[in-house]
Amino acid sequence: MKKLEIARGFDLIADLLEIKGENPFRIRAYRRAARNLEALTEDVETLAAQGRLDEVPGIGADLAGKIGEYLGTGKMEALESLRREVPAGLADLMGVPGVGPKTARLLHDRLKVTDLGQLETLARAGKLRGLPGIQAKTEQNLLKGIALVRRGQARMPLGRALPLAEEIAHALAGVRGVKRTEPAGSLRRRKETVGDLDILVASTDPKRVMDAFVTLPQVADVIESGPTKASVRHHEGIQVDLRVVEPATFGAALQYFTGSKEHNIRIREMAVKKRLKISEYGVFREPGGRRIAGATEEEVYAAVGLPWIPPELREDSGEIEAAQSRRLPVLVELDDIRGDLHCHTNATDGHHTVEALVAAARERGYAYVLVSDHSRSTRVAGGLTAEEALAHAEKVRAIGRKQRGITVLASSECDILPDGSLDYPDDVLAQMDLVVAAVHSRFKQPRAEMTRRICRALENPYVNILAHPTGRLIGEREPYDVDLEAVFAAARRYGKALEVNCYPERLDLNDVHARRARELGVLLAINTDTHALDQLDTMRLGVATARRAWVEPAEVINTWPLDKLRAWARKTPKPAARRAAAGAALAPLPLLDL
Ligand code: DGT
Ligand code: CA
Ligand code: CA
Repeated sequence: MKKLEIARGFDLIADLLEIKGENPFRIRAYRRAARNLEALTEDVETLAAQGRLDEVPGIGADLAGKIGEYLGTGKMEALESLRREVPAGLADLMGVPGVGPKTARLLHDRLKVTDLGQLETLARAGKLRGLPGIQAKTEQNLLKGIALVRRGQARMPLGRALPLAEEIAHALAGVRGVKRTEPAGSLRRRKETVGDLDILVASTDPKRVMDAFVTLPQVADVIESGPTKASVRHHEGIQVDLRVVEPATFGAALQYFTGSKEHNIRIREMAVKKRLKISEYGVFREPGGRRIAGATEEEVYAAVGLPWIPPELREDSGEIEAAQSRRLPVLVELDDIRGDLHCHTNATDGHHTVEALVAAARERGYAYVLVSDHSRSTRVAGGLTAEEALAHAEKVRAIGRKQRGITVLASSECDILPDGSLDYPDDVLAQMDLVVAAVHSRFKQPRAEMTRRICRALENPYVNILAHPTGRLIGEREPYDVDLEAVFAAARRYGKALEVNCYPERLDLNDVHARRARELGVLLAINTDTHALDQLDTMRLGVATARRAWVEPAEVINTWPLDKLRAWARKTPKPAARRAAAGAALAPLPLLDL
């Protein structure tokens, strides 16, 4: 993911130039290049090697040179020299909601603030008020913002951590003597954020693995290193812990280092009752300590009389009891997904054409893909008017008719307006194959209003899927204040699906909420909300979140064959039935025969 590292470097350059008050055109050029790099579908190293970087929009000779420099040396002198001029901590300040470059410079010039910690201390002490535009309330908001940034920094989102860990595991898999490599810890359990990367290797030659590990190009510095374990800091900031074990103990070590700690404690207690001892080195019979298992995880679980438990469930939240009674769920898998029901194109804020999206969806083996561009109220994303949306739907269908093996569905990601009405009239929505609805404005509405707003949208007979139901952005924005139990009840009542949005910063619904929703019988849709084609691959993050929520394939509408999906989409009650349902607020929930 070199392109993302370079994009972040360009963004940081832009931040620092902004703080310096430099030429806005230069700043915009860096930002534009960063966005285009993120959207890049080809490998940036390949493009550089072939001298084709200038084909990327917004990248001329100058920026191509900087990319080449970074790929060669891991650094960009332009960035390093800016860092010498402007404390880089000031760029962190701009990560706090409400702090722009002018405020950052003001804080630095007037109060000598150079990092988040100092800003926090001053805000706590009430020493910011009085600066232009800062009141007591602003200080409170800044403190909330700082807390959000902190949480985001302390733990890395899964979507960023996963490729970093896989890159390292891949590099180590090539070292002589290595039999297996596997990311463990919270990463293997697919928690939405991870504290560090834990990597486990089985090898007959640990020293060779250690030497390779501490000299990987990704390593910024070595924290500690011994004969079979080491900890380093990754260039991207996160700590990486490596353990090397003998192949015969790999299963026991993997079970131990996957955790969670709470899950492991329960498993070890069960072992003690059977006069066994489980450690990272194996399963041992007590007394005497003869090893009876350890090569595979299955052996470890079998030793305490349990079937293997999928890592995503290992949180001591009921999985051990379910395993004991042989009622573990059969979890949804990436291969079960037959299509993506939330994708953008360049008709609004996507980076690709409808044709390119369809081709990419087909490459993923999908049977269907849904084009859902923004509606008019999402102006920043170039939302479509009703007329434009209908014309776009026609175009999408015309493109779809030329395809073989994949069905292209025409739709909209239609805004839910503050009063709960939809951004398009019903007769427009009626012409969409399936409607995705979402909140994109007025996030600060009071709880009762927001709850009424969303429930009213779910009641609309043409709405099928509620996208990113809580609006949270990990490390950036809290979920809006909404009574989710009421939303789940409305979704169940009207037979609507709630989205598990795969965006790495969203994962919304999250694991806990999705689990509660499915317990209440609510359907889910796992969608990528793709704006750039490689985001189609974030599907695995949403699937992982659903697995952590104990979700089985039948509960996910985009595992269904197309005809079942279409029948469900049509099943929603028509307006007359809808009035009746609203009148009978406490009537039994309509049964869905799925
Ligand atoms: P993180 O890194 O905060 O996202 O969470 P984990 O679960 O990856 O935690 P980490 O990296 O401290 O440890 C990795 C695994 O090692 C953990 O999931 C279970 C195991 N482990 C660590 N410390 C203990 C312990 O004191 N007791 C037991 N039973 N297992 C432990
Ligand atoms: Ca960890
Ligand atoms: Ca660790």
